[in-house]
Amino acid sequence: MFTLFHAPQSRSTRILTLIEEMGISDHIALHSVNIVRTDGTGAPDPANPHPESKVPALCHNGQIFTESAAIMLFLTDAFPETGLGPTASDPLRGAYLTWLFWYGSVMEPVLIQAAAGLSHPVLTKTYRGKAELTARLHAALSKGPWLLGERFSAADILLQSPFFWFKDATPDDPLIRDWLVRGAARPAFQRVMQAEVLRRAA
Ligand SMILES: N[C@@H](CCC(=O)N[C@@H](CS)C(=O)NCC(=O)O)C(=O)O
Repeated sequence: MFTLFHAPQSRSTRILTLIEEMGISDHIALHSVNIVRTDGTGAPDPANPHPESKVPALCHNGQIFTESAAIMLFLTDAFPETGLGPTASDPLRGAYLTWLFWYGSVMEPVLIQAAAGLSHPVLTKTYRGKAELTARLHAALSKGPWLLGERFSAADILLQSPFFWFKDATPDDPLIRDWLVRGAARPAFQRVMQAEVLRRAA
C-alpha cells in the first residue's frame, strides 16, 4: 500500500491525476493534510511526514518520497504495466527522465522567477528564461501530440500542471496551447479536477 499526503488544489493534485490515469487508486491511501498556502492561510500539519511540511509526500514500506518528479518516477516504475512511464530498457526512457528532472531543475525556477518579476544575469545564465523554455517545449511538441511523441506519459502531467493553475504563465505558442487543451480534455484529468473542488470546499 502507498499513502499519498495530499492537500486539495496544490502540487499534489498532479500526483492524483497520475494515479487516476494509471488506474491504481485501489493501491493508494489518500491522507489529506493542512499546508500553508501562498496567501498565508493554513498551517503546517504534524501528520505530514514531509520534512518541509509540504505536499506531495508519498509513503511506502517505511520510505518517504518527496518531490513530485521523484514520486511520479517511483509510481510509474512500480506499476510499469500501466504504461505511464517508459521503463529502463525503453528507448524513450532518456527523454522521459530528462523531462521529469528538467521540470524541477529548470522549468519551475524559470516560471517562479518570471512570476516574481526577477531578472538577473546569474539567473538567466543558469536557467535561461521563458523564451528558451517555450522553445524547448515547442520543439518537442512539433514532433507529436505529447512530450514523448505519440506516447502520453507522467511527464505531460507534470509539465502541464503549472499552466493549469497559473494560466497567465502559459507561453503564447499554439503547439503548447493545443497540448494543454488535449491534457485538460482527458477524462482522468477532469475527474480529478471535479473531485478536488469538492475536497477543497469540504
Ligand atoms: N518541489 C516540490 C514543491 C512542493 C510544494 O511547494 N508544495 C506546496 C503546495 S503547492 C506546499 O506544500 N507548500 C506548503 C509550504 O510551503 O509550507 C514538488 O514539486 O513536489
